[in-house]
Parts: sequence; structure tokens; C-alpha cells
Amino acid sequence: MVELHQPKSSTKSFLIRILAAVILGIARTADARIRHYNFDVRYEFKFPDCYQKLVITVNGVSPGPTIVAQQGDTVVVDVTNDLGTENLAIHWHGIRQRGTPWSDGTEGVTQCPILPGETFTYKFVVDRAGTYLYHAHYGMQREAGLYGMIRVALPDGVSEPFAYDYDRSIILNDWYHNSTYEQAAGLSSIPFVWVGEPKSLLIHGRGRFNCSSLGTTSSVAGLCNSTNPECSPYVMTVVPGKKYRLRVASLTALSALSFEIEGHNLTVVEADGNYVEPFTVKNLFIYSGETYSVLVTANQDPSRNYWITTNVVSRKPATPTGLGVFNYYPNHPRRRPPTDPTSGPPWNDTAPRLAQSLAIKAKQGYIHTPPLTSDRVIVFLNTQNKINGYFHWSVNNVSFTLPQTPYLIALKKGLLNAFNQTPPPDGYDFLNYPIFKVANNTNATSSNSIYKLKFNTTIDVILQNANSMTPDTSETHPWHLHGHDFWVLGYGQGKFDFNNDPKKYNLANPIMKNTVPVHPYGWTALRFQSDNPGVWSFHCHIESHFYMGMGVVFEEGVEKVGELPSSIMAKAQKASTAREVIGGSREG
Ligand SMILES: *[C@@H]1O[C@H](CO)[C@@H](O)[C@H](O)[C@H]1NC(C)=O
Ligand SMILES: *[C@@H]1O[C@H](CO)[C@@H](O)[C@H](O)[C@H]1NC(C)=O
Ligand SMILES: *[C@@H]1O[C@H](CO)[C@@H](O)[C@H](O)[C@H]1NC(C)=O
Ligand SMILES: *[C@@H]1O[C@H](CO)[C@@H](O)[C@H](O)[C@H]1NC(C)=O
Ligand SMILES: *[C@@H]1O[C@H](CO)[C@@H](O)[C@H](O)[C@H]1NC(C)=O
Ligand SMILES: *[C@@H]1O[C@H](CO)[C@@H](O)[C@H](O)[C@H]1NC(C)=O
Ligand SMILES: *[C@@H]1O[C@H](CO)[C@@H](O)[C@H](O)[C@H]1NC(C)=O
Ligand SMILES: *[C@@H]1O[C@H](CO)[C@@H](O)[C@H](O)[C@H]1NC(C)=O
Ligand SMILES: *[C@@H]1O[C@H](CO)[C@@H](O)[C@H](O)[C@H]1NC(C)=O
Ligand SMILES: [Cu+2]
Repeated sequence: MVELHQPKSSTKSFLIRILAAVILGIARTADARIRHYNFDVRYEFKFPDCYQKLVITVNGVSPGPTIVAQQGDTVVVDVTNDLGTENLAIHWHGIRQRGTPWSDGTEGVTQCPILPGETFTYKFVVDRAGTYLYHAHYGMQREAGLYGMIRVALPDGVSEPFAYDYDRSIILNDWYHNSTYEQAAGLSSIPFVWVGEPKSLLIHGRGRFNCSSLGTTSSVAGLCNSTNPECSPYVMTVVPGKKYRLRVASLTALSALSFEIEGHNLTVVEADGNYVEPFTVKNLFIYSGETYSVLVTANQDPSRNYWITTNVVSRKPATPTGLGVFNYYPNHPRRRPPTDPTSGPPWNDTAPRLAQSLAIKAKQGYIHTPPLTSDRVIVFLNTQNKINGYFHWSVNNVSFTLPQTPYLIALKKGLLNAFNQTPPPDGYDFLNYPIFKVANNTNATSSNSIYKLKFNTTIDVILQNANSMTPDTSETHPWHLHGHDFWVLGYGQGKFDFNNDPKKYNLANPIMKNTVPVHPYGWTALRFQSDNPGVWSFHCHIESHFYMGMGVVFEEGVEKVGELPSSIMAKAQKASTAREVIGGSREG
């Protein structure tokens, strides 16, 4: 195959290239492999930040093993729930699941949970090279440590539009010491107990909590042990002069982060699996659910090490800087950099974060232009509310709750009683809603109703931010769409202007992403094609916000979805279905 890439005659080169592309295309299909993984998911005592906690591991580790595949491969993951007393579901974040909507891993939306002791098989095609993630999508389980990376390589003979010597990956996270159960209980209590700021920031599963701050008792008992090797800092060893592609992802529960490698610039080349027109930053702002590739060259004084740091932005930080070591070979990996680590940019300065969002454009030569007009515009105003005295987040005054029966099953089987059939509102009275004022619309409604989209139409979504119930507070919310990439048409400050802002949309080279921030007191405009039959969640990727109702669900072309695998149905349902099949009253 490789010889075909070097046409002998330049006059014929064009035709040969086309021929080569065709043959390679066929070869690729023929070469597509099955990548089989077994995931054993269980609780284990770990010390990610030196403090002992029950952590959900995959095959003994957190972050879990990286799934490595090539474009066009089929990934098969047999997930065994060994959590003992807890349900489970795993979402493959950024994988569009075309033709396999039941493998999206969103409990309550596309499947029933995997029960303790069960093994569930996820099977899907990775149809595009790039950097993706996986993580738990049941309750607030992701926060307990079930997350990892998916790296999809280009087909043989195709290369990236940028050069590098080595490929490295890290996932950033924030870390709590309370269990997800304590947090969930606090969030759904009167009085409300907020989860608070994280205890530490992890760089690829490693952080450092100050054990001394707990007094001596816990150290003596070994519950907080600063010499535990599990919490020694993450080290990235580099060879002087070499260029690295660093895939950086964030799966924080709460925090927006600034990521830096001391003294080194970062050139952004990929975002959520899409090529970016390269631009250079000193610090990369990254929100939960996003992935980036940055290029970094080890071109500084090689006689020392440098800090890798993460810092909280957008919320007033109460968490120490996350630390790793950028280790120039042959310095000792544990050699402390001679400088003090940065505490990051001012947490409350939105301008550079908005500027970075605006700087992310699709790379020339890799632009998928969006349809120039849309068929439907949905405005999502996010507000904080109270419902019967409980704190919630709402979208257009509706706080999302999951139904008992997953939507995909309910819709395919015509179970009209499974969820509220009244569609939620397409907008809000944005002219009259005071986005800069403390939210006073107490008593929103809770609902599990969904947005039904006409199949294969162009949908615009305007995310509108507002003040929460706390004075002078508007948070950054990273919104993640399942089943799709969307075009990012624009960002703005203040209230979206229906008459003028659409004229400023970037229709020439918008980046496509699956996760995007809506900045404080700002708006973000997205466009996507409802061309993937299934039921797809669209929600804030902050774990506690989603838990408190900050999300919606889209249905599109569900009638085109093939027969559902019985594995996505609950044991009880399976049993009753089996009984009915025996009785001849329902198809399997
Ligand atoms: C969690 O831990 C903190 C101590 O760091 C505590 O103040 C908070 O109330 C706890 N509870 C919940 C439900 O988050
Ligand atoms: C750790 O906590 C102790 C006790 O509160 C304090 O004296 C010390 O300065 C802290 N260390 C760091 C690195 O913050
Ligand atoms: C702390 O961890 C070190 C290294 O694993 C171990 O040798 C030591 O016994 C631990 N200390 C306590 C109090 O458990
Ligand atoms: C980083 O980029 C800035 C702005 O382009 C430039 O001034 C600076 O010299 C660069 N630093 C390094 C270490 O390359
Ligand atoms: C950030 O907060 C500080 C006080 O903590 C204030 O002095 C500063 O003006 C604020 N900056 C912005 C951009 O709001
Ligand atoms: C909100 O609900 C609470 C409790 O259900 C009720 O007491 C209160 O009057 C309601 N407030 C408004 C503004 O409807
Ligand atoms: C609540 O908001 C409405 C506008 O939506 C406004 O008319 C009213 O004065 C506000 N009430 C309070 C107590 O702020
Ligand atoms: C939100 O819903 C509640 C309860 O149905 C209602 O009282 C309130 O007026 C609604 N607020 C807005 C801004 O539509
Ligand atoms: C969606 O519509 C476009 C243009 O109208 C068409 O090319 C495409 O095949 C359609 N896709 C599906 C999945 O029906
Ligand atoms: Cu949010």
C-alpha cells in the first residue's frame, strides 16, 4: 500500500492519488480491527492525593487503562460490575455512536444500569481519529475515580497536519474526600449542603493533600500518608530538543482549570477530536469534558526540571495548585524545580477565557462548513432555583430528572407512561429575564420531558447564562452533547441579542466540539444536524450541576434505530420480557 503513495509520474499523479485513496479506503475497511477490552470495575482503597479514599478502579487503576484504537476499528468493552452494592454505566465521551445508540452508556437515557455482578458489553465503532474519554455515567460515580482516555489513531499512511516526536496523554481532575453518597445526600437535603471546593487537584490521578493539616491522628493511623508512592507527583520526562504532542483532558467534578508548563508555550492543535488552526498560549484553560492536543518543545535550559501546574479559575479557589514535574532527561525525575509554582491567572478574570474560546477555529483544509441557516432555534436559559425548598439548576425553568425506564427503551417500545410527554419550552422570555440579578424565580418545575427533534434538520442552541441565587455570581458551565459534534458559532457577553448576534456568527471556520463552556453572564451559540438516530443527553458536565437538574435530552429519528439489544434492559425487565415472549405477547 505504501508504494502507492509515491506516484512515478507527476502527470498521472492526480489519478493515481485517487486510485490510491480508493484502494486504501477498501484496505482500511478490510483492516478494521476489533479492539477487545475487559474492564473489571471495583472499589479499592487508594491514596490519590495521599489521603485514603475508596476509589472506583478499572483493572486496579484510576485513571483506568487507555483505550487505543485506529480509525474505523470496532471497540468492544466487556464491563464487569464488581462494585458489590452499586449500579454502573460507562459513557464513551466524544464517540458519536452512529448506529449503536444503545452503547452510549448513559444510564436512564440509553440503558438500564449494569447491576452488581453483571457483565455488560459495549460495542461501537471509533469512526474518527482523535482524543476522547470514558467515564462513569451513573449518579455521581465519575467523581469516585472511574475515568480514562480513548486515543484513536489515523489510518495507516495518513498523517496528522502537524509534526511531533512523541505522543503523551494526561487527564486532569479535582478530588474530594467525602464520598459521592455524602455529596449526593448533601445536595438533596434541606438544609442544602454544598459539596464545597475540592481538596486537591490531580494530574493523571496524582495530587498532594497536606496531611499535616489534619493533625497527627490520621497520619499515625496511616489514613493520610505523604510518603505513599501513589501520591508522588506525575512526572513527564522529556528529551531536550524534542517536540511532544500532549493530549490534555479534563474530567473535573466542579473546577474550570488553567494548565501550564512553566517556561514553555503550548500550541493548540486539536480540540475534542477536531483539528484546530494552531495558536499558542502560555496557559490553557480547560473545562470538564474537553480534550485538547497541544504541542510543546523541550527547548529550555535542560539542566533543571519545570513545574506542570493546574489551578482553579472561575470559582474563588480554595484548593492548592495541582503539581507535576516536566522532567528534562537526564535530571532526576524527583528533582524539585528551583522556582515556586505559579498560582495561575486571576480566577475572576473572564476576558482571557473568553478570548481563548474565540481563538479556537477549525484548521484550514479540515473545515466542515455548517449549514448557513437553521430549522429550529432553542434557547436554554440556565438558572438556579428552588423546588419545594430544595436547590436545583434549571433550563428554561425546568429542572431535569431521569425517568425509571431509559428513554431509548420507552420510545422504541412506545411506553408513553414512562416519561412526561409534554415537551419542555423552546425558549424563555429573554427580553424580560434579568440575567444580572440574583435569581428570584423560586419554584421551577422538575420534569423528565424531552426535546423531540425533526430528523436530519439543523438545530441551533443558544446557551444563556445568568446570575445564580448568590449575589454577583455567574458560573462557567461546560455543556456536553452526546451523539454529536456541534459547530461553535459564537460566544458573547450579556444577554443574547436575537436580531444582531446571529449576524456575527462564524460560519466560515467554526470549530466542531462536543463540549463547550458558557462563560459567566454570557451566551454561547451552537449548531448541529439531528442526523444520528437515538436519544442523546445534553448537559452541564459539572457533576453536581447535572445531579441538580442542569441538562436536557434530545430525541431524533428514534424510529430509525434498529432492534435494541436486550442487554440494555434491566434484569427484571428482561425476566418479564422473557415471560411475555413465552406467553407470546411481546417481541424480544
Ligand atoms: C464534606 O466534607 C466537608 C469537609 O471538608 C464538610 O464541610 C462538608 O459539609 C461535607 N459534607 C458534604 C455533604 O459535602
Ligand atoms: C500543611 O499544614 C500545616 C498544618 O496546618 C501547616 O503548618 C503547613 O504550612 C502546611 N503545609 C503546606 C505546604 O501548606
Ligand atoms: C506510609 O507509606 C509508606 C510507603 O508506602 C509506608 O512504608 C508506611 O508504613 C506508611 N505509613 C503508615 C503510618 O501507614
Ligand atoms: C512564548 O510565546 C510568546 C508570545 O508569542 C513569546 O514572546 C515567547 O518568547 C515564547 N516563549 C517561549 C519559551 O517560546
Ligand atoms: C478580582 O477580584 C479582586 C479581589 O479579589 C478584584 O480586586 C479584581 O478587580 C477582580 N478582577 C476582576 C477582573 O473582576
Ligand atoms: C414555592 O413553594 C413553596 C413550597 O412549596 C411555597 O411555600 C411558596 O409559596 C412557593 N412560592 C412561590 C413564589 O410560588
Ligand atoms: C423578581 O424578578 C422579577 C422579574 O422577573 C421582578 O419583577 C421582581 O421585582 C423580582 N423580585 C425580587 C424580590 O427581586
Ligand atoms: C417557573 O415555574 C414556576 C412554577 O411553575 C412559576 O411559578 C414561575 O413563574 C416560572 N418562572 C418563569 C420565569 O417562567
Ligand atoms: C440529511 O440530509 C442531507 C441533505 O439534505 C443528506 O445529504 C443526508 O444524506 C441526510 N442524512 C441522513 C442520515 O438522512
Ligand atoms: Cu454547570
